[in-house]
Amino acid sequence: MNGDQGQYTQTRTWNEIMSQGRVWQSVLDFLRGNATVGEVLSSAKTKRLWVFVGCGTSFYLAEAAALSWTLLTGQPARAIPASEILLFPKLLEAEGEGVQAVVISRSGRTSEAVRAANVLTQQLGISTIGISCAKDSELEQASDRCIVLEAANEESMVMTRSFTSMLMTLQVLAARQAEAPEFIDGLRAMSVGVAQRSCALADQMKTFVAGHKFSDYVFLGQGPFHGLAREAALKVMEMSCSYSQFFHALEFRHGPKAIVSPATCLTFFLSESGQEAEAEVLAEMKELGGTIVAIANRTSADIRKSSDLVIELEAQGDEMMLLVPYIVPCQLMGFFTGLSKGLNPDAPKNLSHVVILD
Ligand code: F1P
Repeated sequence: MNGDQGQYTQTRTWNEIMSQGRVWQSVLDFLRGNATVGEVLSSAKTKRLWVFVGCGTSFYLAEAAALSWTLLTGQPARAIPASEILLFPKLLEAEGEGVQAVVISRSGRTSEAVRAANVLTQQLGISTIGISCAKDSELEQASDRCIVLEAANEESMVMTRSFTSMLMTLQVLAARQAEAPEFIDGLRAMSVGVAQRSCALADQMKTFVAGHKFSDYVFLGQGPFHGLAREAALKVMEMSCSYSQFFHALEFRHGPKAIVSPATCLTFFLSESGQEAEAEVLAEMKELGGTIVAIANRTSADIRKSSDLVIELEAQGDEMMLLVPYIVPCQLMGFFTGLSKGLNPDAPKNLSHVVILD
């Protein structure tokens, strides 16, 4: 394919990105009738702390899931890379039986994730749920229970719909735990909306990428949106081999803003609760000469005036519902930027589908 833009719709990566709205609806149907979800929640009733674990994209998912968990259920939660459990098991030892662990892995075969699940269950005696997209995996064997989203599995190396679908699944668990069925109804309505809008969104991002040449990329988000900023930076790195960073939006003033120029693409994941403060940073970075992408549910006239590209979701309900759809424009940004550099999205440089260690 070699970056021939006319051929990109033939790539697996494109098809997986564009399938998301539809796949999310299948995932919601699957979860509604899934006995494991009920078992997981009733067995975890006495747990004080939820710990979400993963590697790479699955770790950034863990971060977004942990903060979503606390904001939706009010319960303490944290995220930790699988490697930390292997190198510093004492970090969790003190928590003991009060912990409910969730190990996330698309493939269910990543060595660090599988080994972490074994350490959690066997060495630390911590109850562990696996979340994966592949059936009959090593993760499934290593965990006490496993939720497998086959509809979201991928052939691509770069994780797109697996990220969004596994995040949505953990949000559904949180909503069930919080007895908030309206949140799950909102996710369904959002999924239908994204399925309808995905071609228009892709055209918008394709035009933006074609009209700019950037030296580096910055992704900014606060609270649960920070995990998205990390994942977006990874998507642009993986798919386009570009230099890409992430920060909490208000942290960007404290030093990192030194890099801002018109060749810096700054993407803001605007929250609803913190939008006023985040929008002030956005306007400041525009004044410093940066090129601004604003991803929001709804924006103000001021945000629109300071932004070079505005993507508005216009979803109804809790702002946690924005997490899953917010990442899609950045998956497309990575995809089109890679194509513009002549890269093949299905064969990203130096990457493999799974990281398996000896
Ligand atoms: C995680 C992961 C991806 C990365 C690469 C290799 O895999 O590290 O984040 O993009 O493709 O795998 P998994 O544990 O979720 O299968």
